[in-house]
Amino acid sequence: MFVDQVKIYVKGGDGGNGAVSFRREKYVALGGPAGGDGGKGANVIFVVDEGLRTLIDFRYQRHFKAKRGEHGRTKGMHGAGSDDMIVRVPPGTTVYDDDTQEVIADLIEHGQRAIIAKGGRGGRGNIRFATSSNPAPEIAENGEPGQERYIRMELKLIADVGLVGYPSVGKSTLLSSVTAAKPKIAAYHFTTIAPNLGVVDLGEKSFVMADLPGLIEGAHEGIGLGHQFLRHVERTRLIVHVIDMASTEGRDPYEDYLQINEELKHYNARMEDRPQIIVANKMDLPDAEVHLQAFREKCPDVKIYPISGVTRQGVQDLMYAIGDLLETIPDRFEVEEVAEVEERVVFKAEPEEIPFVITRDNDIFVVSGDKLEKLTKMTNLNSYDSIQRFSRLMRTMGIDQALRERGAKDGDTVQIGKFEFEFQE
Ligand SMILES: Nc1nc2c(ncn2[C@@H]2O[C@H](COP(=O)(O)OP(=O)(O)OP(=O)(O)O)[C@@H](O)[C@H]2O)c(=O)[nH]1
Ligand SMILES: [Mg+2]
Repeated sequence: MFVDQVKIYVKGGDGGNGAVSFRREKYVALGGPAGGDGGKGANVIFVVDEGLRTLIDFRYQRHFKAKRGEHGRTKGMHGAGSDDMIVRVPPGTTVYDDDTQEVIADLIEHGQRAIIAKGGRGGRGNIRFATSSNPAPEIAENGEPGQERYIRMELKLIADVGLVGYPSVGKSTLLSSVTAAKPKIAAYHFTTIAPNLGVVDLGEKSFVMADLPGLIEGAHEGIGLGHQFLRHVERTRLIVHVIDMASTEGRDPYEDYLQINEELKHYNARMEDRPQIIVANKMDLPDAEVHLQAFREKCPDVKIYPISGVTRQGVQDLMYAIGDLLETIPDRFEVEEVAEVEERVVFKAEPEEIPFVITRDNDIFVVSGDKLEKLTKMTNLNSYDSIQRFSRLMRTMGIDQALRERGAKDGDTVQIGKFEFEFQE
């Protein structure tokens, strides 16, 4: 099965920074702390939209960054949280973390949603840090950084449109002229032995088109490549019936047309009602126009799209006609296909945060770890009170003790993220 695949970057919004401020009221010499909390950063949320069929939009936009929260303000006012960033994805999209290859979400049903990158919480303002021993702290946290990661999205494509016709009428040529698919093309029968799929991008909308192995008389009984591929045709919403109007191999185009429809009907009576578009191909060749006239006289009520897959004459109009027609055809086969998707992991626990790891870079002790690095980002290292708090937290996390065990002495340099500290007993 053909799989559409993209790699993108997502980042939740950072939380807003908490504020440091103090009340200034008439007659109150030294007011208490009044810095509000920062607002919550927005999540990046994926939502299934049944109107989408491919991941093609993600080829153009590969970065999704949600908005950060507002900073806290004076007079105890909190910063506003930001609205989540909603990204629409087609049903059947599986989202993987590109580093760990773990499934983050399996998005199947319309309206189903999953948080793909969490926004950070707002930093606390200095009101929150007042204690009896320090009633007027100059401490405020920076906002928590939003979660960021590279993700891979996969979608098993289901063809909307099937190209059907005799061998060598130009089905693969047509597919290759309107999609990025690169099917084998050659002047002998059964060049295509398995369906090729491609995405036709019409800007506003897109659809998936499959090029199928050629059908011949008796296909419904298993002659030629027969049955197995008729099954694929059965699943497509629209049949595009390609006819060699130049009669390159000497067959009568009208007879071809009847024969193929006969095969489809014999295979499954319902196929007769399947919407069909008739394409007269190879119109660049000398006799094509004469054959087309004759064909039209035999079935005056049938709309025919004359094209050339080689010169691309008429091809664009045909694609727009297909796009328009698809909008009027219900998704009959989706339910059946979705049932084939086995795993349905919807939510997954957050990866566990490693508290910290100490490594040595010559004389420097390097302390790293998600939780710790987050903490440094949330600390305002220009404020004395904040640094005091930070070192207290390092002690509670057991970092001091661990450094000591690794041999750190008074005055040694300790590096955390971008910052360097001096180890003090
Ligand atoms: N002149 C001309 N030749 C074409 C056109 N379309 C296809 N051909 C030629 O017809 C031959 C068969 O083309 P394919 O695209 O492989 O035909 P197909 O229908 O996919 O054939 P199978 O896979 O065998 O069923 C190739 O030699 C193509 O170059 C066209 O519009 N004009
Ligand atoms: Mg082919």
